Amino acid sequence: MTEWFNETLHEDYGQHLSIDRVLYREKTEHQDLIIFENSRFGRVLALDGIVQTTEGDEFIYHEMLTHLPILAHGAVKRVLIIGGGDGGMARETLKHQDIEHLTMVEIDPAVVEMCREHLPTLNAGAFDDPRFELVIADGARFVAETDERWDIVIVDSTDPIGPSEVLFGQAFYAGCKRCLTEGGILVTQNGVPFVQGEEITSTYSRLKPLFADVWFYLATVPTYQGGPMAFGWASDDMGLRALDTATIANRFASKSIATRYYTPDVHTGSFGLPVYMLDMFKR
Ligand code: AG3
Repeated sequence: MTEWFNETLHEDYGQHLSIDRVLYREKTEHQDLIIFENSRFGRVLALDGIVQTTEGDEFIYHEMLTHLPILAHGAVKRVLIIGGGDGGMARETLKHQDIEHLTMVEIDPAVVEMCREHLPTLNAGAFDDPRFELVIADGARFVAETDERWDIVIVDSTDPIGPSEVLFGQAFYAGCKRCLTEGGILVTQNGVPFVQGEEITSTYSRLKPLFADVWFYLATVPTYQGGPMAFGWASDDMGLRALDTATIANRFASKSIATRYYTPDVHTGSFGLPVYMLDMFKR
């Protein structure tokens, strides 16, 4: 008899993945954590009944939230990740040899420990890189209080239910802004707009008063069901989003970074949004 993981994100719509083997299951201090094996996607991490990442398709999400802002900025030395406990975001960030320091602020130490053990290809050594610093703390508090500054802030959150709800609020976004150096960029996990449109509308209205340029970009991640996922983009430098493909391609080529999703064409093209999404924040 096959055991199934039935995602509980939506009341009226969902995906299910066969659980071929459970590697770990625990109610942590913060959330319900399971890591299991699925024949199609490999190892899967789910928190509170929602798929967070799978070995099969994680590269799409992690590449798009790192290389895009880092290459658009062009001179990144310091990166801050809020969340990101599985380590995929740290791995992609540290592929940039000119990045000197990465701070990852994760609320749940169990996610970091269990992913290190059962999903080792996610961090792929990043957790042991001398440039990597782990802070176990509440991200919302951290951005409000720290005196440090970063060139890029990446919000790798769960959905706005449970521990991550505050990571979609205006106070948190203002905290992110205060953590950025001049010309810095904030990028966020912003849900799947076709089925989570409210996240686009509310994030835009909260970011717009804080930054000169607020926009979204897209990538399709199969296990984030319902269409392409949106990533939020906020910066005071209007020019960074408008850089042409040739400029990005030059920067990318100079770094010899291997990717499986990201290309300079994908980079510039991902800012093109469909009408149904524009209707959610532009009117
Ligand atoms: N965090 C984003 C998970 C979002 C899933 N939600 C959804 N399908 N709407 C992933 C953490 C990976 N580092």
